[in-house]
Amino acid sequence: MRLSATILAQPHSGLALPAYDRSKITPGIVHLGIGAFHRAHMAVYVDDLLGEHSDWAIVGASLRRPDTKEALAPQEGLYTVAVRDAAGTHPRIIGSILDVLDANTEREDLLALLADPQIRIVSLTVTEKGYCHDPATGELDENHPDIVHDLANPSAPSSAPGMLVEALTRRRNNGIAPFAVMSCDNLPSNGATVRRIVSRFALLREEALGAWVAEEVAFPGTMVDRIVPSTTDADRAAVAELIGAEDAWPIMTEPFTQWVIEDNFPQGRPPFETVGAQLVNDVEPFERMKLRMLNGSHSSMAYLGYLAGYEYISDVMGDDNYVKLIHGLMTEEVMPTLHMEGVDLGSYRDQLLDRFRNPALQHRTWQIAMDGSQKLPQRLLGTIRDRLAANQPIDRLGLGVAAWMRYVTGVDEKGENIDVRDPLAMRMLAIAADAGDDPKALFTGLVALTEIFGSDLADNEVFASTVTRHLESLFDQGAAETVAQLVS
Ligand code: CS2
Repeated sequence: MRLSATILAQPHSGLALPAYDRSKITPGIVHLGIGAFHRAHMAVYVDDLLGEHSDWAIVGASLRRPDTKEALAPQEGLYTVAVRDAAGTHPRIIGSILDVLDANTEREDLLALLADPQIRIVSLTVTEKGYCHDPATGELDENHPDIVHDLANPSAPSSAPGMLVEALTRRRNNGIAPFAVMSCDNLPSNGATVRRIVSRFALLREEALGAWVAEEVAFPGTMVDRIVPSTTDADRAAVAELIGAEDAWPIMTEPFTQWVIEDNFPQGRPPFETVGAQLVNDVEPFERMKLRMLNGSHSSMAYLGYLAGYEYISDVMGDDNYVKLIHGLMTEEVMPTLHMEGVDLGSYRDQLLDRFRNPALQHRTWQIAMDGSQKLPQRLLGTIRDRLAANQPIDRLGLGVAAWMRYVTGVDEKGENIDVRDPLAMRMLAIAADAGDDPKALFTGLVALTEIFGSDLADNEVFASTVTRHLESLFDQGAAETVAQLVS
């Protein structure tokens, strides 16, 4: 039996329907990129709000694949969020997503909805690469194939910037106030970055449009945090058992959740603060803290852990040397670069280590290792730059970068292939093939990718010598031994 309102309404059902009347809520938010993260994060906050505090529901859209629509449509948009920790798995049914549109086959419906005055917020989780930007500078990549396509076909866009600008244009032409564009992706200064990318795209379409977007559209920044591993068939089976119905795509996550939002919504917003979100004037210190502490540790553990044969982050945390490395990375190298008022960074770090230890979460190192070219700048390289400028050592941060370089060669320590998923994978594999087994040549080849490293790091001697030294050790001794030596 498939998950549905009818199934949940039956007396034997162990689970409750959402506590509000779904027929009385209407969409106020369109979310682009309706993947697992959104369904574990913002959609849950909105679900908490519906009924008593707000009637703003969500219509989701997927820009790339129809799979979320295919999973949720037969379930009337209902799905399970299963919270996992050592104490067990706790399912809950979420009803805040009213519909899902597939941008490829329903583009006009999606554009019409985006242009509708009832939509006052458009939120996004399209992943780092979905912004079609240069990760090192945060500027629109004007040569990106999707951007080239969307500039040539502005009314049939396929990229997120193209979709937003076409919708905003239709609103402008019809005298409808713009929606607020809220990025919920792990980009540095995500509000300002998306403003830059979207206004540039608009300007390339038409100069006056670019100025209007830059002046009239609000781009509130956010810091989002919840760990969400990809769902497996075993998860589907476990959830079916718990809820007594088949859910084609339940979402597995941890108990922790955090959302910090810049309060900049000229057309209004639901009272997110009543359900635990923090509304602030300046979100950037929170974003920087989270990207450098959590995501910087995550990426370091992903590459070093994968190379040592650890499948899950909780396995990595079972190795005391790795725990010492990550503790040291945060305490010695990241925390001194952060300036947070009213946040105890030591407790934040300890809480992160506990979250990484969650034995029930099964978060794959391989999943986090994906798209490193888009992630490294904000997770490790910004911290490295700050430390180099202050003449401070970058031993542990440099090891994370070296492990990424070792990983993108596409061959593991046993000589087996690594499935490297990254928009730059082909170029990186070619660089690795040219470098052969020479770590210096590998460093020189990869550091020349300016969209990742900018143009300053290649010539920095401390950076070059630290990363190359670690890279030599990774090739000679392997990741586990390299980590053991660094922490001893
Ligand atoms: C992870 C993040 O996959 C990754 O790159 O580092 O998705 C991480 O789990 C989230 O940012 C946690 O909020």
